[in-house]
Amino acid sequence: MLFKRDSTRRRFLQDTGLLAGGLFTGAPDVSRGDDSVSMPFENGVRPLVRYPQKRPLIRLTTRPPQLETPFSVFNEGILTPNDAFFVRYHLSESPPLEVDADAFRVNLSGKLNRALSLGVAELKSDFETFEIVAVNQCSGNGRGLMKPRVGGGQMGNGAMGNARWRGVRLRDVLNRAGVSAGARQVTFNGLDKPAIEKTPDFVKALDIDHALDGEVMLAYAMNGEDLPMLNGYPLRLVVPGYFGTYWVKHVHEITVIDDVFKGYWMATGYRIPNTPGGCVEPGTTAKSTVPIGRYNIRSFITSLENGARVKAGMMTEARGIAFDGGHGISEVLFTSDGGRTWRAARLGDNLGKYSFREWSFSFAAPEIGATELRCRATNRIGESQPLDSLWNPAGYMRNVVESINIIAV
Ligand SMILES: Nc1nc2c(c(=O)[nH]1)N[C@H]1C(S)=C(S)[C@@H](COP(=O)(O)O)O[C@H]1N2
Ligand SMILES: [Mo]
Repeated sequence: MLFKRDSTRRRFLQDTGLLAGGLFTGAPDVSRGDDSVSMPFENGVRPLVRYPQKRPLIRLTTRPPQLETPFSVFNEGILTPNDAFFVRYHLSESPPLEVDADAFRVNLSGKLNRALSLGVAELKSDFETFEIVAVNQCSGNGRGLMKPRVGGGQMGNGAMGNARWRGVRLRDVLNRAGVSAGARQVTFNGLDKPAIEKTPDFVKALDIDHALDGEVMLAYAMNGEDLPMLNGYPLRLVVPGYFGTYWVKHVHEITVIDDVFKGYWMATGYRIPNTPGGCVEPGTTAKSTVPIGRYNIRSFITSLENGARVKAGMMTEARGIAFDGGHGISEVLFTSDGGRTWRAARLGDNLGKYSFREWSFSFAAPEIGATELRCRATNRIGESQPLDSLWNPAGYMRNVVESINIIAV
């Protein structure tokens, strides 16, 4: 059974209407038997499974639930709907079995003038509301496409999403408690727990200056609604521009420390080679590593799938998204002749420097046969995407110029 049913749990389910439709009554419903998708790599067949508050998503693992967003969702709009937003957990006892929204507290302690314990209602009433549109992307997004292949969750490019997050600035909360001199880092722990003692609990850390930057936030809502259970209900950390690993869900313990946190998920996991771009020669290991940080610049075509058929010689609109870790997109180039000529696409509305940015370009489809389309983004400090894949042993930070083939008929 995915979710234990006890009275606390039941109350939460009733409050949020989740019992309707029987979605929590047992194992997730593998909807109508044989729905599956085939990702473009070996062993890439995945079931499409419906979880509570979610539409059918691409399932990578059951325990813990890891769900990928079908790529066509990114063509529906610049914000990723909550019911299509990807899900990533590390510990098998996830999501946490008991979340009582009324009793929930986030507790702040450590190098502070006074400890604080706050409920979501107090966060809403006692602090200024803060909103930001930002991309949450898993470090391993696109890992399944890495060549040579690497171990870890074999995902396509659907382990990302863009949402409007609402909550309060972490800075305001920390300042209410008063940060002591000598504070160096802040650690974040969620309600999910390891099944056995040997597994390290999922705890992440940010440097104190980062935690106080006025953008890192405690979010209780996304896209105008409470967070879905699987995306961190009732409260999660949002770290704009940074990979999803820092965006701790169901966050309930925040501790200010005067040291550098040595927990597994900082000191061993989620590290990248200490090299430009975080990459090494394929097949080699890094001499030294650092914790992964901001995501790098990426862009995608969303309006056409690989293998799509288009009308020969007709004007066809290509559309897509581009984003980077916070400098902002300045240009997206598009090619419909396999890279011989690149032309500037039209950029859509700017929802902020951490958001997906829409782009579009109309091109004449070829008279006959297959042709390769690509897009390539540049940000305001001149960073762009590599034409050849960079590589590291964990399969993190993929940002190569992706290409798709369309067929004119
Ligand atoms: N409590 C908790 N928070 C977590 C994780 C986790 O395992 N437990 N995984 C992190 C990772 S690696 C990612 S990529 C994001 C994914 O966020 P999402 O599941 O809302 O899409 O959650 C982060 N926060
Ligand atoms: Mo992740």
